[in-house]
Amino acid sequence: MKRLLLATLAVATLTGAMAANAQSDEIRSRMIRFGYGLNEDSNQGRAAKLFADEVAKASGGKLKVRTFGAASLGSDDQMQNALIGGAQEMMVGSTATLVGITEEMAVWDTPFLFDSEQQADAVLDSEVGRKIMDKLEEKGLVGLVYWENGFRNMTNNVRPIEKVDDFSGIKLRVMPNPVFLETFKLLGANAVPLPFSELFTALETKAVDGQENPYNTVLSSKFYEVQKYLTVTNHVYSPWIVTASKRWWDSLSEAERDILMAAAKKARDAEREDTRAEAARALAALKEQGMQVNELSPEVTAQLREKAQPAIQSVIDRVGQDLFQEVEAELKKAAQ
Ligand code: KDG
Repeated sequence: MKRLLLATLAVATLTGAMAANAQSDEIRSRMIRFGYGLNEDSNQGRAAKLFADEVAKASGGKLKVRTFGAASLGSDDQMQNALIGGAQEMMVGSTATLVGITEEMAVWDTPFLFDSEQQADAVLDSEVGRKIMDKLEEKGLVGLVYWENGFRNMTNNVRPIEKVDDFSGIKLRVMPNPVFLETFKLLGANAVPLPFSELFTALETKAVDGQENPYNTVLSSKFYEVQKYLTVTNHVYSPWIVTASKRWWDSLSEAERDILMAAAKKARDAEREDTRAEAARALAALKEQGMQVNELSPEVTAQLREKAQPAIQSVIDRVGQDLFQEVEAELKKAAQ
């Protein structure tokens, strides 16, 4: 009897394992809604389409990614909540808008953290970048990869920013994020948090005087139509992050997850290249569109860094000394 019981148990275990393996190789027909906030004709839109094409190719057309641009599925935080609830499968958006969900994401909002895109790549794609991404899981999101939004610069309609005092009194839209709010209040601006989807109208109606974003976004979102001055500040490097609904992700087979992750990485590498190539062209195009562009002197940039220091301490308080030191250690390695 005992032998029969053991044999039955062994068969059941083997069947279960085989069933699991069958599931792990299985690729089912699925529709995947992938939302993002910039226009279709933007670095973010092009990368989303590349991701969709790569997924279709690798899955023999079974995994169909439908991309939805221009915040047509909602703002970053609305889409994040849709992913958590399982009403939407994937998105790409700003790490800065995730701070309310996972505080550790605030480390990427640290003013002047990175000096170059290469340094950003090395740190974001390092163990500590993955460690921060993995903290999303307990909140119902899965982080796949970081893409590049880029170094952020100031635009406004009041005056060229040539010295720190020039920030004073400017109603500046910032991402809904405590570090951005604090940083620009420290610089003397009147920081106004607004979702990206409301930004163009806020500029057009003069509800705000200015905003800050990479050249690519200023061009693809046509902010040059409603903004006169552009000041090259490079005050922070902004990552995007590709996320999935954990509830949905956990239902996928291993093979399906591998396809999505491989496509996200391929799109990441292409997006970074595309964004960097476009940035130089975008600045020239903005000048052609009539924007008055100025660069800050090294002295003024040093004064900005000094004034923003308390925001750096706030990030450390928020994410913890240990994690911040892990990021700094990766920074040092990348700078070698
Ligand atoms: O969906 C818009 C987001 O991608 C966001 O990152 C754009 O940088 C942005 C901003 O200023 O909101």
